Amino acid sequence: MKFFLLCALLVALSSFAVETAVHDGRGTGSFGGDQKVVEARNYQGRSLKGKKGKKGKKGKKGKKGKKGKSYKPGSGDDDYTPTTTHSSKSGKGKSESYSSSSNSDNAAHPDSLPNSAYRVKPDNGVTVFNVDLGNIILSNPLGVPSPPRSYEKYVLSGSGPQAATIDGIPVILVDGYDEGASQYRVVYCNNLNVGITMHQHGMTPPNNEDGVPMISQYPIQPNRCDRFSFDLYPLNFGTHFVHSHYGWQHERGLALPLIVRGPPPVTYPEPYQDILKKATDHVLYLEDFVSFASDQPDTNEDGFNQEEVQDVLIAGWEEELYGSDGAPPFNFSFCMDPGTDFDVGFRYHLANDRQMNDPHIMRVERGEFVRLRIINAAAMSSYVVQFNATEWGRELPRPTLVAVDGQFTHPHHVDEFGGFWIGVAQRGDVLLQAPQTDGCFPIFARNAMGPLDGIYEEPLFNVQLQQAGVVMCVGKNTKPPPPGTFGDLSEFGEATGFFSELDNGMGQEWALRAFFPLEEKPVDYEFLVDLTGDNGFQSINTVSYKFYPGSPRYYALPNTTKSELPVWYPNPIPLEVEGGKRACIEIVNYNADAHAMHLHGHSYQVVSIDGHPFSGAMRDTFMTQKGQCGRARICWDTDNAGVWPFHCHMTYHLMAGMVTTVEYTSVSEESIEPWSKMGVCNSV
Ligand SMILES: [Cu+2]
Repeated sequence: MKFFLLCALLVALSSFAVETAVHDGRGTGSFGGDQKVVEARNYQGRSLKGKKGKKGKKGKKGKKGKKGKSYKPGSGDDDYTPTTTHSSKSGKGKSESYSSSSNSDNAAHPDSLPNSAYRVKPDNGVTVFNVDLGNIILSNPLGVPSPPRSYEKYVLSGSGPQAATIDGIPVILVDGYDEGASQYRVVYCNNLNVGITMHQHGMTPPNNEDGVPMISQYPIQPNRCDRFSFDLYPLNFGTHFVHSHYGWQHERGLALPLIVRGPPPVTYPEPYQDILKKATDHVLYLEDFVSFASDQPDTNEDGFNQEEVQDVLIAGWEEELYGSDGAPPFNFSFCMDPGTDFDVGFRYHLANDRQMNDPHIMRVERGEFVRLRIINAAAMSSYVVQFNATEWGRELPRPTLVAVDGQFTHPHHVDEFGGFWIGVAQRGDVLLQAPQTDGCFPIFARNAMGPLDGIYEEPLFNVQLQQAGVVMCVGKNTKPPPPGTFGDLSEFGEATGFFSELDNGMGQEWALRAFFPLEEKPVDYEFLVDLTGDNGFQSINTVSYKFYPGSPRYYALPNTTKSELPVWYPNPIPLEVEGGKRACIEIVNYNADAHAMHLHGHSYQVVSIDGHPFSGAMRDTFMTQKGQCGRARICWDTDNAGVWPFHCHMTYHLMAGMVTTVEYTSVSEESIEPWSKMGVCNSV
């Protein structure tokens, strides 16, 4: 497979040549039906005022923020000129701070526009997203222990045919067509003072469009732009997201929804097929923000020191496993019991960039059908999304899940497990019909957490803080509730329980059935992937492999000491495959924690849990059970050549080295060696 040099394309952006040679026509099932061609509307991003970073409390790693700056084309490096300029000034000429307390009515947001206002024209236009450092003001809904404070958070603002605003947040919105005519075409411009990469999570692009630093590309350098373009197929229609795969940037907000619209499958059961055609798209976008080690809530109070949180976790893990006498390291053949907590907590949970005490107001008409596209962009948190309106519409009485991770499932009523459970990096599309009477109804996303004793009695784990959500207001003139109305969760005082329990997310996983399962086919590759804890903290098959710029940069084999290696080094234990085969992985979790196992560049099917086969959902991210060597088996077709990470998507586990790669043998060592790309970039 030919790897062309992404960086070299910087000088050829205007020609916008597209290489798609590695892609076969792919896709499952038959799609058809209404293909509304909607027209383009310019995205008006919320302008964020760039802010000078403040010093961290402990006086280190205080980062100098960049001014929210305009992208300046014509520096001689890039031929491409953005169609609009990202500015730190709002349309009213007044600098806006990223405050969640200033617009509870959302009057300033275009999110209450009807669906037809999102206009996408399938033309040759280019979409540009600028990446800047902004700030967000967050408050504690309980008023304790601190007043509202400002944090640095990355922000993306876009313009062009594939940029839109839905429910108050910027979104990449692409119209897909079953004839294969649609393309993803987005340029990212890096206005930060560090490199970035952008991974289109859930997509199946050629390998060199995958956005993983030093594996599929050299990072986009400061003041440089990079173009991503690839064909979209019916299996790409659905709800996805884009996020940085570089360092801790995703956790700091460098991510946004990616929606590929497409007609529902012609065989999808009624009334859902018909409802899918007429439903309005809405987005529930979940994030956790400002992490701390859960047994030491003081870590990272200022939100700047993810490395410090990581160090605390590693120290705790080593003490637990090595013992004070320096006993031998963790033996991965030991199956740990399920953990009773999670190792990283978060001060804030956000839905559509807002807190529950001042939520986004999602406006709908009486009886309107809504396709709620739920995206869990959190770093470490899983949620259960609860639909608490007592009176849903008459034609569709219960919120119904129709897709996970962008792939259709058979319809599933989400109240069966007390709501829709969504693990880290997963997505879900829920159909619902607004009530027939005016009123406002909260939709809560509650952090999946354990019993409210011990550590959960800490103020930071108060159940009211461990939630985010939106409020759906029915009727044009319905006055939204005042801020604070839904900060009180007293009627939901109980903890949800962990995702991986059988009554919760794991039960839901068992209940889901792929609408387009894998075809029956003999299995060519059987891999065993043990999720282990050697080498300090989190590994796969006892090896900790890290992405650039992970620090310290090393991989460690069993019985070796940690050693510094160059910034990029081949994975010592890749899962090697040839193209055109069926591959399966048996995942065995030795850890006390659950893990969100994500495969790049493919969708896989969950085909058994704990040895019990079933025709589970097609996914790209699966939440394992906690501990006790819980097993799950996933299978996929090797139809997209390249080097594709398979890793835990929980940021701290990923950064610790719970990563491996699926590598096609058709890809030579030399062609994946990224140093040559670096040379090209340095000369640009
Ligand atoms: Cu994990």
